[in-house]
Amino acid sequence: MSTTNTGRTAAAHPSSAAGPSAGPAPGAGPAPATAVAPSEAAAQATLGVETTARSMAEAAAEPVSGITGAQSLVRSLEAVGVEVVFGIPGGAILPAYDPLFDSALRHVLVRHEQGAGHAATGYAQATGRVGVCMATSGPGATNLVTPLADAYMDSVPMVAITGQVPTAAIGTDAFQEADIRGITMPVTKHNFLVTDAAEIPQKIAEAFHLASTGRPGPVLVDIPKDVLQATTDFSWPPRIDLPGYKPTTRPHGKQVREAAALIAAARQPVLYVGGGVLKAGAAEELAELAELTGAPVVTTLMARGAFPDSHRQNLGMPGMHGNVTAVTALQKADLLVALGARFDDRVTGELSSFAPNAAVVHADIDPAEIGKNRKADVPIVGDAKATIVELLTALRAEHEAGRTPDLDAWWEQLEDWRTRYPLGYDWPEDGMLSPQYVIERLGAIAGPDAIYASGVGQHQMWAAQFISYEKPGTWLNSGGLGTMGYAVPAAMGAKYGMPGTTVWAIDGDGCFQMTNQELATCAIEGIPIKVAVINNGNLGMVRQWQTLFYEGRYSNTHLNTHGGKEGAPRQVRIPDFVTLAEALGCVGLRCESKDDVDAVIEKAMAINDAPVVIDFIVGSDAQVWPMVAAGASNDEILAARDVRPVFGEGQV
Ligand SMILES: Cc1ncc(C[n+]2csc(CCOP(=O)(O)OP(=O)(O)O)c2C)c(N)n1
Ligand SMILES: [Mg+2]
Repeated sequence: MSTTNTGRTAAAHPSSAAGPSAGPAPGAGPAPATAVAPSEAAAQATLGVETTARSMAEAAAEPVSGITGAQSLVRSLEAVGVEVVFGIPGGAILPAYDPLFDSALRHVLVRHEQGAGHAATGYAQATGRVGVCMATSGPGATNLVTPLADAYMDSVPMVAITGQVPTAAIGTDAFQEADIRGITMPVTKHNFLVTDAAEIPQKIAEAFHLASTGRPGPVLVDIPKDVLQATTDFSWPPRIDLPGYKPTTRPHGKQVREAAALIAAARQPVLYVGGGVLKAGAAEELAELAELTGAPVVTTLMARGAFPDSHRQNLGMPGMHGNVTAVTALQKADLLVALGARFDDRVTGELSSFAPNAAVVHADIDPAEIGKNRKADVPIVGDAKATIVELLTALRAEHEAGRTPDLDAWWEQLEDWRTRYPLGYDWPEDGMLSPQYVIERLGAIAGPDAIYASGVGQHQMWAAQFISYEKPGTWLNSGGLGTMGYAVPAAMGAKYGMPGTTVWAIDGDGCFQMTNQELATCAIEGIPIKVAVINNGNLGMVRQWQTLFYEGRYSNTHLNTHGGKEGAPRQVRIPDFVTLAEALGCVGLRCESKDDVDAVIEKAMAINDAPVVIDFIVGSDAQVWPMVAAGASNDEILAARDVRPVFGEGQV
């Protein structure tokens, strides 16, 4: 297997490139450096979890004979170091749920399989470990398709285990049969159908190895019911047999030296940092590189927290709703050093006019990314951490040879843009609460140690813009797929993995209605997340596009969560999020005025024995700015409606 299901290639992260005999837990075990630096309480809680997982893993690794495939599956999960599985049982997977009953492995019974999948993702993004979810065949498995696609787009390590109809029934349109391998082929890094119970330990070990090494991603293991019921023997560690899967982790020295020479000569460089830097646990090395080069840094939506927002060299987020300075710095650069970034269309805008004068150094663990959208002058295939470490050495050699870049003019220009076009917002004209203000206050009060998981829409962009991210693993979102409904279950998974850390879901009134049922799971399982619903009464991001591009014709974007339809006889909020929260076993709070914002957030911060939901009733027409319209050139960025920045052409 030299390529993945969809032709993406993958390479291994050096610290986790476990070979067949390299230990019991490929991808599980202690959280790598990407994990959030936890508070003391969190550190203790996490440590406790790891100790339990480790001792469970040691006990499970003992060989046994004459057990069922289902017992072998649960033992394999224990041996690989899994701490928690999010799932829902059903007929085909039922044999596996019986040994789970006796296992120290915890299972969180979710209310919808989509919740299980996003919880596994949130857990993985917050802890750096592999997230695990489980579902039955047919509809259980198909409900996992969205979170699998989500994890695939955002390169999140995840293993999904699905029951399948008995082997003899496969292909007969049996009850609850779905070809989940076929369905998920394009959205998984790899998937397996296990046909022999004896292979279960090996397939599980391979799944974790594939999910967690190279470019991380979701792996699905489909197991027919008769295979789970068959009698088999178990031994651990199994032999991992993945011919052709040899991810390249060490960058090529010559390419690195060429990159260093370009950096040393550039006058207008930008470090364009993507989510791969977080996946590789390379935040510290990135900070060193930034200091050594003196170059400005932009962090994409997937990389928020990879470099502290408070650092002078951090220009913030580029892209469709990035700030003017970050977008324009990329646009006017003479050198882009792309690290674990993929030149996504939301960052480049119109590709043909993106960064027209820039040479490109593109470092990525996945060779399939290099040159995919933008030609790389210096391609580097390798792990981001290893690449940055080698770049540091090569760059020091450049400096020692007297080649140090003079970036003064560039910084003068950048500071000018930064001063003239800071991020900002207006208060709604109708006197309602400003959503940006709410999010800004939430970030200030909960602080940089908290984890923030967002939904998709305007609130997501404001949460990316107006909260200061200082550390890896503190910003979780669905960047690639843009999955509404991600926030609540992802926050649940994150809180499970980081119990001592405050976890906020920042959700929209539309998104919240897709997966809020997982609050029942949170309440029952003792996972006290906090939810800020930014209730603008609308599918706000879509409404914004209707305002800007469809002459204010608001077709099907009004949600009635503010009150009844305009002109309707009864002005009722449906649903009432406060009573909904209470029905789901949470504390429900509401805030409608500026004066109450801090107090309500502080009240929620003080509740730690139950999930809390705050319904923030905010203006309907606040808009996300700056904006580059879809498909437009980044040169066309608008700082606000009808406000086109003046860049002082000819200055740089
Ligand atoms: C599952 C899914 N369906 C549809 C969309 C398209 N979409 C993107 S943003 C958005 C509106 C989200 O509304 P809300 O959650 O209220 O957030 P707001 O933009 O108002 O902050 C929609 C419908 C999507 N991203 N995901
Ligand atoms: Mg909304």
